[in-house]
Amino acid sequence: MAHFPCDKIQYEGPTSKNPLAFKHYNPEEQIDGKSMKEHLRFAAPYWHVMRNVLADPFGGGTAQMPWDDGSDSVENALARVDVFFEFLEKMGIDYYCWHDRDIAPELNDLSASNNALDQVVSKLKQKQEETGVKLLWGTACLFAHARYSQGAATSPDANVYAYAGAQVKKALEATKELDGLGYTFWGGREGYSTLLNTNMKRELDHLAAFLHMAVAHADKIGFDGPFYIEPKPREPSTHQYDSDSAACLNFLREYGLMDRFTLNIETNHATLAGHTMEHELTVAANAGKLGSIDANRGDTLIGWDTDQFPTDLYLTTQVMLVVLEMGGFTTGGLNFDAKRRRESHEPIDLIHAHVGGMDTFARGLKIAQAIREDGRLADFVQQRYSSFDSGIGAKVESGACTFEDLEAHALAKGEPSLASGRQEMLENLINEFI
Ligand code: XUL
Ligand code: CO
Repeated sequence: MAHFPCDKIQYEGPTSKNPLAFKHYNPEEQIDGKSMKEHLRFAAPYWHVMRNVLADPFGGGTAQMPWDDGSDSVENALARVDVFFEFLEKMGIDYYCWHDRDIAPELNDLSASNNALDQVVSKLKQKQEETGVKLLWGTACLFAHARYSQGAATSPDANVYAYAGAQVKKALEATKELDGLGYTFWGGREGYSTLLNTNMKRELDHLAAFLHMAVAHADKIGFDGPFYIEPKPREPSTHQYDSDSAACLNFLREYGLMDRFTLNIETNHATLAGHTMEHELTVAANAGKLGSIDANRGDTLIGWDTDQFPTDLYLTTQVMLVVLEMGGFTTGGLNFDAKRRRESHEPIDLIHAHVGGMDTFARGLKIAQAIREDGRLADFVQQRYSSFDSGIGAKVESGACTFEDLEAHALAKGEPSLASGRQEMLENLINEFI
């Protein structure tokens, strides 16, 4: 039985008026020697597609999920898997992501929950084999249950810490079983509500020990994919330790975790941190640590994580400029960590939402590629720094320069004549391509 009242979404080109068709995402179309599908590596999140009931702080869920009996039974969890794979197939999405507790219920004790997870994982494995769909990353939900209200790997309670470790151990094993390409840590409760009751140093030490144990266990079970840290400054905590790309990189360096970890950057988290997505991606990419992307967007008027679908061409163009510049994804991809608005409660709205996100990223890819081919933007930036290509600038970059050299140069040259940054001209140039 079909749960989404549509056929597989097809590419119909920019002149199509069919809302259930791609106008720009043409999976096999070659862009600079690679298909669009290989460039974009779209993934769907199990938590939003299958489990998000579309509640908000003022009202309960509105989402129609006629396939879901609302129970915590394993049967219900198994039935959802079929619906999810129908969705992936209709969208032509090749990757997905999950939290352990999205795919299987949390039951009365850990071993019952583990057993439920095993049953769902074996069904997911079978569906992956049938369809060729791959797991982009797995993760453990260490933020929803009341035991984690004061943190998981940063809980003040060692018993909670141990429970979290046991949960990650199992989630990692499930990820390995499903040939997952990566494993994500998003620390929703890994932070504090007030510093009055918090020993920040001990919490950070504990978090680092936890991540080292995860690496050790991955090595033990032969999971060799990367671990991703997903930065977010707040919500639900007042402050989360993984607040932005720079904070995460510093943490990873300080605790000797750089080898195995990279970052999974999410748009709405970047804006909550007071940065643009472009900034967060650039900081990560400069460190060689841009692993994967949670593709969504926030709302300029609402100060929380609205997880909207990315339909802004400037945003997707900026994202794809950074992704193309770093040479594309390796293990990562574009995971739509996005949900429909509460008003869009019908199953078909899930399809509309992903059609829009995929088409907007396809256009972002084409625009970014055209900007790169054109070359004027890159030439401008290169020219802007050209005084560092020779003479005193080259000496600075070689590391051989001293303050005496700078002083001698400044005395000889006199007042510098600075060139314009041409921001408006460059904004106009980008608009030529959008
Ligand atoms: C929360 C968020 C999570 C992570 C996975 O804001 O983005 O869904 O992506 O835990
Ligand atoms: Co996310």
